[in-house]
Amino acid sequence: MVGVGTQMIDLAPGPLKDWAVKNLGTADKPILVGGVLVAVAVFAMAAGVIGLKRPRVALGMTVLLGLLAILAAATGRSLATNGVVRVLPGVITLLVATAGMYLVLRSRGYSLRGSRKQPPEADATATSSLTTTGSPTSGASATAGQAAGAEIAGTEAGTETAGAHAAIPEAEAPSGFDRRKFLVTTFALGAVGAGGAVVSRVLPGGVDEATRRAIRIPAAASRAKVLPAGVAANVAGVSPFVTPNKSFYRVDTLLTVPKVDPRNWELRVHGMVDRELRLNFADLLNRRLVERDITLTCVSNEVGGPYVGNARWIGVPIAEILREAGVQAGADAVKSTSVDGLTIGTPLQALTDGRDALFALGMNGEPLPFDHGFPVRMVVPGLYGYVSATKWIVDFEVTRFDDFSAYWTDRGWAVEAPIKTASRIDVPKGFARVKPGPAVAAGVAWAQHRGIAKVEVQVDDGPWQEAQLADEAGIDIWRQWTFRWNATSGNHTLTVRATDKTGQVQTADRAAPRPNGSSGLHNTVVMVE
Ligand SMILES: Nc1nc2c(c(=O)[nH]1)N[C@H]1C(S)=C(S)[C@@H](COP(=O)(O)O)O[C@H]1N2
Ligand SMILES: [Mo]
Repeated sequence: MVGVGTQMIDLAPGPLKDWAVKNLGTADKPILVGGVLVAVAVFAMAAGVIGLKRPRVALGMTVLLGLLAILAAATGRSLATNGVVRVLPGVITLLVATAGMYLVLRSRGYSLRGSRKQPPEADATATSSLTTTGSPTSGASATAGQAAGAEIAGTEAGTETAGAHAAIPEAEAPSGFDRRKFLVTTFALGAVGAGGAVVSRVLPGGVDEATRRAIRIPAAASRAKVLPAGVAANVAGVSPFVTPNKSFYRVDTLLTVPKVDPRNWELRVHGMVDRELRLNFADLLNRRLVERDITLTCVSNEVGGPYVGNARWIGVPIAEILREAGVQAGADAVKSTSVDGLTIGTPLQALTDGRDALFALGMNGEPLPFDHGFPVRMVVPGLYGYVSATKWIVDFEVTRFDDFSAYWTDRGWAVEAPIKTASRIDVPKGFARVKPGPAVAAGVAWAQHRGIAKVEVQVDDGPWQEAQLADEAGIDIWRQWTFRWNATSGNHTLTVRATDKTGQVQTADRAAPRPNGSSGLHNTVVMVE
């Protein structure tokens, strides 16, 4: 089922996917999973109903569904496990479910060779059992539950119909319908489905949370700069300066997060290099580690949106690895690939020009969370995540932009995408009620690797007024701001804009996130009364 879902993500038209990211946010995946579950359940029930009259058609639909699921698992982009291992749970579940169905039928006195006179219940059972076949992963317990529901519904319908078709010849009629036995079998099949799911989770050699937590990352040889005392605006409601891992935004294409075993992990550095390197997790832990605060931003972030976060990363400088490998003349890009096969293209220059581009191993004092790329991901200051921040990275190929295209650029996003200068009002929230008199607004601004020089706020159509900037922690890090104003009765619109340290003023021209990031000014309406 997750295989089907992932394929849907890859095949989904760009606009639909953008819509999902924008409107469903991190909930887009549960909704997709739910959608696939419902579709499968409806399909199963349809097969069950058809099966009342035409068992073979229902059986055909069932097998088709099972094969579709296996196909999805087989063709899905995954380097985590080879094809055979990936489809194994699906195949096993399909076989067991079919055998189970056969047993159910036999226990009820039917021969599978019997044609249209089979009892309709048989087909409901078959269909629903196979429903679990298509769900060899996390959603499967839910699938199993739904399938069981569908089976029970099918049984009821079937029982009625069996009564209505009393004309079935004695010899071929059910030898008595044992409801209890049927339910037990049904739930046993559900359990098999769930078992298949568990097997599929365990097979790729994934690790658990305890193993992740047990990893000790040595202290960095180069620590993060000590934060100035005043990096926070200290206004209730402003985003915390360091975004906790739990609330850090997450954007990727996956329904199930890879749980790569660091003991088996390896990064291959190759392509236009003098020496190919193969680095394992221990190799990276033993290298010179660097700790940096870096603010990440997603290109899909709308003006005023939530897809930006700041964390303290620890890892190995990518430039040092590249120096060791020896970059050859003519190369201008790196194509990195994650364990699930997703590709990202990054300008070589951003990895070698002295900025803190890292193979990150840790985030905010712990090993990378699974959601954020465990065991190793890229972090490159100044570039949107889709061109720089490869999570679960396994392959790093020095190459030329002319020689490849990456996952998102194949879907209409720009090849090069530096983060645009941006600012956001965190407080007051839109349509907040504010008391007349002295009031405060506050928020964050970012222009990674250029730095924020100024933030201004405009009340209605008034003049731009300078906000007070919190201390700067570094040019790769967002900066908080506070604006004090005198609120008068009525509705007012506050608009914010930032100026980066190159002197560029944030543009008021509105642009959608695609192809290279949104632009425009964030504003918020407050009601003063
Ligand atoms: N393997 C992989 N890495 C990925 C992505 C992805 O879909 N798959 N998404 C990228 C995008 S679009 C962004 S904005 C960042 C988000 O990182 P986060 O989820 O840790 O916040 O990861 C990047 N790295
Ligand atoms: Mo992104």
